[in-house]
Amino acid sequence: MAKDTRHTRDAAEDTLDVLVVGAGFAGMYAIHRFRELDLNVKVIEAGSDVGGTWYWNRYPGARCDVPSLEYSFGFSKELEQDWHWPEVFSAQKDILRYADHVAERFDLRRSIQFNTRVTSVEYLEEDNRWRITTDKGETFEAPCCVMATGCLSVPNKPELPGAEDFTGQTLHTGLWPKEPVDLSGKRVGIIGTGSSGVQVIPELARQAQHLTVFQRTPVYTVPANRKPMRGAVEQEFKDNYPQIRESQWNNQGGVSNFRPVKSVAPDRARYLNRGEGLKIKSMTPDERRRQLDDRGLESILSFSDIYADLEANEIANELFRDKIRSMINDPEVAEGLMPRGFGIGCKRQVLDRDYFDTFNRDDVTLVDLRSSPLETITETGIRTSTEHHEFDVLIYATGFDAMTGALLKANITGRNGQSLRDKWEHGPVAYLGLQMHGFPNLFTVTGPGSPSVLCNMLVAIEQHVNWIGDCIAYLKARNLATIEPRPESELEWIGHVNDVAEGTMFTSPGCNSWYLGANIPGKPRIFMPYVGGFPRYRERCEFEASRDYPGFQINA
Ligand code: N01
Repeated sequence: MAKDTRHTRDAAEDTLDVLVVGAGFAGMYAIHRFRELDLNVKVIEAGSDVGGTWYWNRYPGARCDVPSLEYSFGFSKELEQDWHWPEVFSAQKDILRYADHVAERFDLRRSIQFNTRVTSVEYLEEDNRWRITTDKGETFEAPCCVMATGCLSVPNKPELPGAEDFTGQTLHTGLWPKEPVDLSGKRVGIIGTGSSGVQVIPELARQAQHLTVFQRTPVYTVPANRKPMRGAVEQEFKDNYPQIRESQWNNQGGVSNFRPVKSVAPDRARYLNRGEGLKIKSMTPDERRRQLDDRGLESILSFSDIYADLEANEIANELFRDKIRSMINDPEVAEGLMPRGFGIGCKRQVLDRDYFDTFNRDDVTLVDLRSSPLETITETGIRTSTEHHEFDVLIYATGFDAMTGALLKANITGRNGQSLRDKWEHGPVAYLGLQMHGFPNLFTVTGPGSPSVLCNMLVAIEQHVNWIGDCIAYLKARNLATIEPRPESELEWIGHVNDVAEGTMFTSPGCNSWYLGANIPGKPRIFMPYVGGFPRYRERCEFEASRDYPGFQINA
C-alpha cells in the first residue's frame, strides 16, 4: 500500500523540538518539563484523555499498590500541598481525577492530540528527524522523539480456541469501557488471577449472579492496607515532603517508607511495625504462625531472609498455604488456591481486598485449569477437560505484553531502516532503558533495563523525563545533531542488568513472570527491569550527564 505522506502542520510544528508518544503520567510531565526548558513539544495519545494506565484500567476494584502521597508528582511544591487524596491507597477514579487536575493546572491539553494512535515511528536519516505517522494518515516530524508509552499498556489477550464463537459480552480489564458495565443478574466468567484479576474478582462476585474464576496459576496475595486518609496523617506527610522526596530518590524502590509518628496513636504505631527484619529461619513454627495471626497475612512479606534464601522462601510459602487452609471452607477449593512451584517475590506482589473470602461464597466457582485444562471457548461459555461452564460475560484479566510491547507495536525504524523488532529479536538491548544504538535522538521513558516497574513509577518517570529533557536541551544549546548510546555501552549495561537479577527470587527456578516475558508465547526470556536499585541507577545516569555523555555517541 502506498504510504500516505500527507503532512499535517499546526502553527508551531516547524519549530517542534520533541514529539512524545503517550499522555500518561510520563507524557504529561514531559510537556511540563520540556516547556520549562523552552522546548517545543507535541504529544500524540490514543485515548480521549490523559492518565495512561489509569485511563484504560477502569475495571471495578482497580487501585494503586503504592500510597498516593508517594505515588504523586514531586515537581511542584504547590501541587503537593494543594492536592487531597481521599484514601491512603487510591482507587483508579481518584488517580484519574488527579491526572485531570494536573492537566488543567499546568495547561497540558493544548499540547496533546487525543484519539490518535501512532502507527509508525521512523528515523529520516538525511534530515536527522523523526517522523510519526498516525492512524488518521497524518505525519508529524521533529528532531527528537520520546516514547512515553508505558510498561503495561498493551493488553495481552491470549489466543484461545473458539474465542470468536462466544456470543456474550467480552471484556478485558486493561481496556475496560468508559461507560458503566452492569453485571447484576449476569453469569460472569473470568480468566486470570494476577493483580488485575485479584482486584476485580471480589467486586464481580458482589455484582454478578454467579462468578466462575478460571485460574491457571494461584497467587500469593495479601490484604491491602485500605483506609481513608486521616487529615492529621496527610498533614504530617505534607509537612515532611522535602525529606520524603529526598528519601524516595535514595530508596531502592523509590518509596520513602515515611512513617507518620505525631499523628499515629502509640498502639497503632506498634501495629504498623510489622516485624520488619525478622528472619523466618530463626523462628520456631509456633512463632511464625503467631506472627501471622498477630500482624496479619501481609506480615509474611516482612521476613528479611525470604528474598534471597530459597529454603527460607519455601518455609514462608508453606506458612502461606497453611493460612489458606484455615481461611477457605472447602478443602478442595483451598487446595486449588495454593501457589506451588514458585516462591513469594518471584512475581510482582499482589494486594487484595477480600480475595480469599470471595471463594467461600456459594455464588463463586473456582475452576483449576491445571487439573482441568481449558479445551475451548464455546458460544455460551468455556469447556474444560471435565465440564462445560456457561456464562453471559467473559472477562480477560490476562495481563499485558509488558515493557517491550508498546515500543514494538509502534513500528519503530532507526538508522539504515533497521526496525526495533529486529534489533530486539533476542530480547531488549538498550542503554539505561533510555536509548538504543541505531536510533539517534529516540528516547524511552522507563524502558527495559531501567528500574521502571520495580520502582515507584512516578519517581522513575520524573527522573527519566528530567534526564531526557536535559539531554535534548544540551544538544540544542550546542547545536549538536544527534545522540545515541555506544554499542559497547548497551552490551555492558545489559550484562549488568542480568548480573544483578541473577540469584534473586525474580529469576529463581520455576519463576515465570511478565518481568521475564514469560507470559507471552514466543517472547525472549530475559529479565527486563533493573533490579540494582534506583539510587545506583540514578548515579549512573547522573554520571553520564555530568561528564558530557561518555557512554554515548554525539554527532555534530
Ligand atoms: O497480569 P498478570 P495483571 N490461560 O500477567 C493468566 C500491574 N497492576 O493484569 O500466571 C489462562 O500478572 C495468568 O496465568 P499464569 C502490576 O504490576 C498493578 O493481573 O500465566 N490464564 C495470570 O493469572 C501487575 O503485576 C495493580 O499462569 C492465563 C493472569 O492471566 C501487572 O499490572 C493492579 C492465560 C495475568 O496476570 C499485571 O497484572 C493491576 C491463558 N492463556 C495490575 N494467559 C496495582 O497497582 C494469562 N493468564 C494493584
